[in-house]
Amino acid sequence: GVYSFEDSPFIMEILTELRDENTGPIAFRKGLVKLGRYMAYEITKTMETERIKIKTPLEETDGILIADRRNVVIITVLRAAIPLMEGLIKVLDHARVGIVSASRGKAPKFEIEMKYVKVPQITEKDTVIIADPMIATGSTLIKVLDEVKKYGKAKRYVIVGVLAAPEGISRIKEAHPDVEMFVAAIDRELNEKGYILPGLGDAGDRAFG
Ligand code: HSX
Repeated sequence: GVYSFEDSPFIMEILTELRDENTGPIAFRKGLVKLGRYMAYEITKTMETERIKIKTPLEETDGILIADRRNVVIITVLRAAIPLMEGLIKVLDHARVGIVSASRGKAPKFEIEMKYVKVPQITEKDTVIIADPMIATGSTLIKVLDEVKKYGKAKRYVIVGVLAAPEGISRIKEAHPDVEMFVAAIDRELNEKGYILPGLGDAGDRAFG
C-alpha cells in the first residue's frame, strides 16, 4: 500500500517549511529530522505488538512491547536521507543501518550509478525501511531494492520518503509489488528534467548546500 499524511496538520506544516524556498539548510535539515521522527512514529502503528507482564513498584500489570521495533534495518540512500534517518532512529532506536550511494544521470535515461553499498545481513524477522526523501522517476529506489534484496528476505520492505510523484509510485509498485510506501505527500507530476512539481527542489542541495 501507499500511505501519505496530507491529513496530518503537523506533518504538513513541516513539509510546508521544507517546500519554502526561503528555508535555509539548517532549518531544512531540522525539518527532515522531525519528519523522520514523526513518520517512524506513524509506522510503529503498523507494527506487531506483544502483551507483556511487568511490575510497577506497587503491583503487577499488563504492558505492550512493539516486537517488530527490535528488528529494523534502515537503508540510508545518500545523501539527502541522512537527516531523515537521524529522525527515524529516534523512534526506531534498535535499528541496524545500511548505507547506499546512488546518483541519477540525466534525462531521458536517468541511469542510476551505485558506487557504495554497505548493508547488514537481513533476516525474515526484519522490517527493512529504505529512506530517501524524493521518489521522482522511482529508478533510484528500484535499483536500491534490487540490491538490498540480495542480503536476505525481509518480513516487510517499507519506503519512507517526503515527496513522491505518481510516476515513481507506479514504477516501484510494478517492479517491487511487495513494497509499502510512506510519504508525507504525493505531488502532481515530474517535469522534463525529472524534478517533482511542486516539490521542494533538490533535497540533497537544500540540506547540504
Ligand atoms: C534525488 O534523486 C533523491 O534524493 C533520490 O535519491 C533520487 C530520486 O530520483 P528518482 O530515481 O526517483 O528519479 O537525489
